Amino acid sequence: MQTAGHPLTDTSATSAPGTRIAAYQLTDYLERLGVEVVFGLCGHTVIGLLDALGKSRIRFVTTRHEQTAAHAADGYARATGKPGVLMTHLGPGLTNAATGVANAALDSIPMVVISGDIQSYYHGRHPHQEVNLHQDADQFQIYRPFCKRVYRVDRAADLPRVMERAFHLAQSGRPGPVLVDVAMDVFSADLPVDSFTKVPAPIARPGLDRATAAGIVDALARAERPVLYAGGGVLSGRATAELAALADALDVPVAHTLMGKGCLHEQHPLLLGQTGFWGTPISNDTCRHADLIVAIGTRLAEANSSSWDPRFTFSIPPTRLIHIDADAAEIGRNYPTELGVVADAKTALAALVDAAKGVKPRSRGRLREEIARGRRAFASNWDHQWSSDQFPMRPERILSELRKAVPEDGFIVTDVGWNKNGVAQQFPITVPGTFITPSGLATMGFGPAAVLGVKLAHPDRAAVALVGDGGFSANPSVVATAMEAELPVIWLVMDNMAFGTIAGLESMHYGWSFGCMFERCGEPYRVDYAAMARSFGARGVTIEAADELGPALTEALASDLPTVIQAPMENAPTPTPGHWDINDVYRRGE
Ligand SMILES: Cc1ncc(C[n+]2csc(CCOP(=O)(O)OP(=O)(O)O)c2C)c(N)n1
Repeated sequence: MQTAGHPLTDTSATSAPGTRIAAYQLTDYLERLGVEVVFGLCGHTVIGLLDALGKSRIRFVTTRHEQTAAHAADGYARATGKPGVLMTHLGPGLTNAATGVANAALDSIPMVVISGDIQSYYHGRHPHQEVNLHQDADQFQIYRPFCKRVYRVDRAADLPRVMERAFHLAQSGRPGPVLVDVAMDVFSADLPVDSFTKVPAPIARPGLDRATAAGIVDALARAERPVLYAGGGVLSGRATAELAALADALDVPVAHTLMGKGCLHEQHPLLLGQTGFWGTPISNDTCRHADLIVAIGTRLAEANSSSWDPRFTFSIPPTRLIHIDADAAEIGRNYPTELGVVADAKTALAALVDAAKGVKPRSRGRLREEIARGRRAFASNWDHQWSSDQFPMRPERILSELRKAVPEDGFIVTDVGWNKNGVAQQFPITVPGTFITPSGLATMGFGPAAVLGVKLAHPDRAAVALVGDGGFSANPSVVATAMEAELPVIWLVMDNMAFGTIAGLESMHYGWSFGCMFERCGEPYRVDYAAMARSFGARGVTIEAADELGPALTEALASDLPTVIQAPMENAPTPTPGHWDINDVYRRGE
């Protein structure tokens, strides 16, 4: 039987003189780029790459579902600032990972996805597991709407160039995922030794020229009611110190988006809080009455802008808007903009701080007292719940126990639901970057998986996924991955036996929560997630009284095993001081 000699590769063990198998050169290259870990799941198209990974210094974290791997790579990227690297099989592997990659894309997270594809020489013959119903060899296009670029590599000689482009593009400008889809025989092909010579160029981030910086500072200093509005770009650009320095220098209050949470220390007297539907009244009101807003690293998204309705968060005009963002396409999208600046948040803010030296701002009157009063007034609606003994627990009590137990530099990774909205609105964050959340795509299932990548990036710091029972049970195989990868993370499951946020919305508009509750034979259906965790060999703790949660968290943080803590919780809605247009859409008939 003939076993060797198909068109691209010679399957004999030895490479021709002066050549080396592409997959080995690829993993050497990834090492050179500083890649420490690849997340992924195997398939027949990628075992050539797996063999090389296994012989490299790079860690491979195998998951039980590609979406988990994608979210874990995303979490790793958020916690390090480096690109996450994901490996998937073709067909179902690629499609399973799509949600996770799209989630990273919508939050501007750098990621390189390497997928195996069919043998290059079977192009057009529709081999096993290829998606090809409308065009031959087309499956990499599935990623096109959310990747910065999708590459298909059919010739081994192209692989070095494409890999360099992928890492360059993923990290430059507005970061995001890039797909490199590799015909499986390319991994096995011989390439001349040292084929991977070129590394991505260091990029000087675009900044502000002096005259523009001076103009913006002058406008801020003269404005009567200015606001600095910080988005995720301030956090990902590691620009929080510059933001605080600018706010202090010109005495300007700071509001932020969901992904901007943590941009200023919780106790900072100029911190207003989050804007929008789940924002705070003082933040929404101050923004709405501002005469000038300087927005940095944000796309002024719908949820944070109360569906752009001028009655709730931003009223632009008459408010004047200066918008600084890495992506020109975001400027002027939803609001008339007096000045758009395409720049990196850190360089831009540093230039503004420089320009503000010696500038005396207009007096802001009793601004700091008003902020303190506004924050206190809103908190008084719910802060008594922080000590509530009620059981099933109040969500606020869960937050208070979490804040007390987790060190300030510990990571809180949320999913979607009360966990995300409540933490963004009410939970104090003091160390920038410790709040990690899915914003743009808001994918249920993100938190339980992303925490794995976060913990891997910072093994010495606490990492807790605060998740709903819906989000946790979307893919509980994360517990197996945490066990295998020895990642002692905590999943604190806020268990209300429902897709609670949507159940609440439906109930408010339609008087019932059809299709949103967890039920069996008409009765509430509670899964024993703690027992499930124990069946994986992990720790599982069921909370039976509110005062058990604090000690359970402390024990879990001290343990070297992953822990699921299941906290039965009342399905109480998160307060919504802002507006969401969907509430005007629903119609109830007979
Ligand atoms: C993949 C995905 N499907 C559906 C949704 C819509 N969605 C938003 S919140 C939510 C409920 C989440 O339930 P749970 O995790 O139990 O948290 P809770 O709302 O109860 O706090 C759903 C289904 C989503 N965001 N992502």
